[in-house]
Amino acid sequence: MSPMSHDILLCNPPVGQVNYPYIAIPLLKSLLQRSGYRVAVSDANIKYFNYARARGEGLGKEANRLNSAYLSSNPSGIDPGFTRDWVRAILPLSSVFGFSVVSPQSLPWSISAASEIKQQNPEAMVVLGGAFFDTVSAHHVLSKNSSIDAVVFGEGEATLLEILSRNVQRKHLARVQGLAARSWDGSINVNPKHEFVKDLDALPFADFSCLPLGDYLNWRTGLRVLPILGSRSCIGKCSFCSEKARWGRYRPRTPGNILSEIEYQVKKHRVEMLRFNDSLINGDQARLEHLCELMIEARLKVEWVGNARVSRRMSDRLLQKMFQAGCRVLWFGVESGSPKILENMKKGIDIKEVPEVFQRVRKAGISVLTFWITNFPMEQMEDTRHTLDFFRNHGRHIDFAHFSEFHLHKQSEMYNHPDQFGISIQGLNEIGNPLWRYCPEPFRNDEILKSVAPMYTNQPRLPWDFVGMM
Ligand code: B12
Ligand code: SF4
Repeated sequence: MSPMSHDILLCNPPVGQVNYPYIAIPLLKSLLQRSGYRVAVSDANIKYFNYARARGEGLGKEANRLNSAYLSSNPSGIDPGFTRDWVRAILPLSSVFGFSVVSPQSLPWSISAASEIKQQNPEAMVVLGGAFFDTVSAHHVLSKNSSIDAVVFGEGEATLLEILSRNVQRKHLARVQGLAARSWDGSINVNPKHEFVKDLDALPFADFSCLPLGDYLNWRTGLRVLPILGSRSCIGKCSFCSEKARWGRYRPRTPGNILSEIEYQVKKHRVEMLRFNDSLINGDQARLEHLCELMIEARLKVEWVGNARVSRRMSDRLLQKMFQAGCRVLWFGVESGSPKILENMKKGIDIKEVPEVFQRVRKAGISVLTFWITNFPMEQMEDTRHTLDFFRNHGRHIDFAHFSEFHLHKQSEMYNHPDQFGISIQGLNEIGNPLWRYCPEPFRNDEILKSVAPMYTNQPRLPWDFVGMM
């Protein structure tokens, strides 16, 4: 066991989102603590945001713009002085350091902080984990960075517990499932995935007390928001998405267990708004209805936002209960108005049914926010015309439309069978993400959709807080 004051220090790297906290570290921290480990946490994301803010920018009405600027800033441009000071401050706390890498933006800083840690304490152990990693990127990042000792891919709970229990003898790391690690001869072992947690109810509730909640933008501006996770994975099988590969089969928590966590977080942090980060909250509509009934009975004064799948099976009765239980916003991934593109995406929704569902959601008092994918492979002008027609005819049932350009995700069906989807893969970039190109070239609709489609929606009526809570 380490002579330091903590068995591990977990860190949220910059550049993440600063509207409200991310849930992974609070979840992992409470799990490790329940098993008797002493866990320190450092939110370098918020620390750097405060540091950058102190050097110039203001808050107030500018908050959302500021967050976007922060998100898109160049991560490798993070002041090395900040990193050095941060490492100096955390080094005395532990000899094991875990970074939660959500996306490519937060990887470069995590690597440079790891190398700073190793320079100051060559005996320290650095582990990366998080949504960004799969077996390929885990291997890639390890092989290119000697200051990283191990990379966890997939669900983190069981693997992290094993790492800590075996840390006394590092050579045993090579046998931990869900982990890529260097073995004694310097070669890299990528072990099989760890089994998924069977019963999510058995996990402890996320412990947010380790984060500086008051520093998050929504909290500063008066809205106490926390994320919650009621399920893992999805019932859909969209060809561009990696959720199933990451999380296995759809695993919901029981409504009673979710309610207990909501009551706990509301009491502990006086939370006013919850963001369900599930891939979808209506994967099991009977469970959702039961959860709403429990929330109504408990008379909780909390509102909530979630992602949902367009489904005609969401009855008016269910929607009314959701509103009564505090649901104010639903995000729907529609992605395209073209039946052909939706079929390529294997989205499993009939575009003709979408307006009726949206109308009923809004009638129940819930705002309809939508995700759309632009520049999708095989897109032709005619497909974009379908999407614009959809907005022209039905945009009044939409409160906000968010457009993001197509990205090829590893582990998705499109990555596994590129030739079937109009793309070809050239190799991997420096962080282990695919280098790919369109084949054939699609009709690029990013600009036209972004500039024209929102004109037909109710967008201006939406407060900016909701937009920030994607
Ligand atoms: C909510 C969400 C967001 C919110 C986050 C807001 C918030 N404060 O919570 C917002 C809108 C800001 C967001 C933004 C983005 N997101 Co997002 N997001 C999600 C979503 C839907 C849920 C995240 C979540 O709460 N997951 C639950 C936690 C518990 O899962 P987790 O982080 O993976 O943690 C587990 C393991 O990874 C591991 N683990 C995590 N940290 C660590 C650390 C250590 C040391 C160890 C050992 C293990 C470990 O253990 C955890 C428990 O099992 C996921 C999809 C999903 N279902 O996960 C996408 C997802 C994470 N996002 C994704 C992307 C691409 C993005 C963006 C880049 C989008 C964009 N183009 O701008 C940005 C990046 C933002 C940033 N730089 O941080 C991708 C990442 C894919 C990838 N391979 O990189 C995902 C997986 C969606 C997808 N399938 O495409 N996102
Ligand atoms: S895109 Fe959304 S609905 Fe489709 S599989 Fe992924 S999480 Fe599920």
